[in-house]
Amino acid sequence: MQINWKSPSNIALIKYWGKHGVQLPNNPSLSLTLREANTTTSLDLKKKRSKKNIEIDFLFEGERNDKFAAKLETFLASVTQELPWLTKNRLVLRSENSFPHSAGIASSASSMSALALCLMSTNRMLTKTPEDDATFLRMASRLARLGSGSAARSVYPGFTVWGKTTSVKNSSDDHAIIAPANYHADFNELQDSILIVHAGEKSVSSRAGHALMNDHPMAAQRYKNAHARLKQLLDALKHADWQLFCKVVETEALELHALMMTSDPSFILMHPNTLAIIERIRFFRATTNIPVCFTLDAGPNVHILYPYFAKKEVRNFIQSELLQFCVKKKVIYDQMGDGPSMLL
Ligand code: 2P0
Repeated sequence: MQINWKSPSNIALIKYWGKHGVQLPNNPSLSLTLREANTTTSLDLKKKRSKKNIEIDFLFEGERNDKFAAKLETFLASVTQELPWLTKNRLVLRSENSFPHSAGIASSASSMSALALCLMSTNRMLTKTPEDDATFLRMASRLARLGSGSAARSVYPGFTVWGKTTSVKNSSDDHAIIAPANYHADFNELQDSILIVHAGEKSVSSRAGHALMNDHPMAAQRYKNAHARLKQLLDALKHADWQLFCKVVETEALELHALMMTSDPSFILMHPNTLAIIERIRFFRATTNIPVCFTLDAGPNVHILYPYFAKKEVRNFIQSELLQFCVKKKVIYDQMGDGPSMLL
């Protein structure tokens, strides 16, 4: 019995930064599910060979990866109450990313969501639970959240909201949901070109990063801002207000980095080339009126967002002016995606 899922990464436009309890967010976040950056994971159940509580064989891109296997074990051990079969079988997991390991792209969202979907499908087969697809995805999103917060959002296509907010009906801290469907057609196939400024390991782990918010002097204001901006962003999406969209998205990215710069200890995760790219994007937008803006993850790489209708102009601009700031001229051209798919 082998289950296979391919699941995408996502980029947060309203950032999740700060958590409490069992991986619960301190503020709501809203993300764009990607198409090209994804993880494919397969899960096989085999006979156990030891008395270990959780027994896994984990192959990442065909090779044993004990560091990641240890992380997975901890996660799996935390969900054995709801998935008791985890302790009764040996789990053979194989995982592959569509993007190179050194691309500087966070892979926890795609890998944890792919794993959660494999676990839910296996559970469905073993327990013959006839839950409907909506319930299945909600449960997978919750399970993905327990593995990695941002992974909760990768279970759904398009725009996704995770975290309770009065701006979105049925939103929840427990799992993500699809964002309100009333966004303007301008945002269909929203483009995200990822400029690789630095391809190494992250200098701050997400666990350490989130922990920086615990005693942060600006924490209360930050959470208030996230709620207000999520509402503004939904308005911008609904009315195709690109000016507001660009303002909100860029402010969120810069606030995330400002929070890290002003935390104790302090981290500066942008590189000089990150700023050079940001300057060029703002100049290009001001002089052409083409709606294009940037967002950042907890690292130096720049995500450039723009509508499908401006694809030609923006790609020319990236090619002619921005490649000089990238490692080996590396850009990953991605866009809004349809969410995970089960592979046969
Ligand atoms: C996000 N990030 O909303 C934010 C913005 C990075 C910057 O969520 O500890 O790997 O596994 O819940 O999801 C990165 O943190 O953290 C992250 P955990 P995760 O995408």
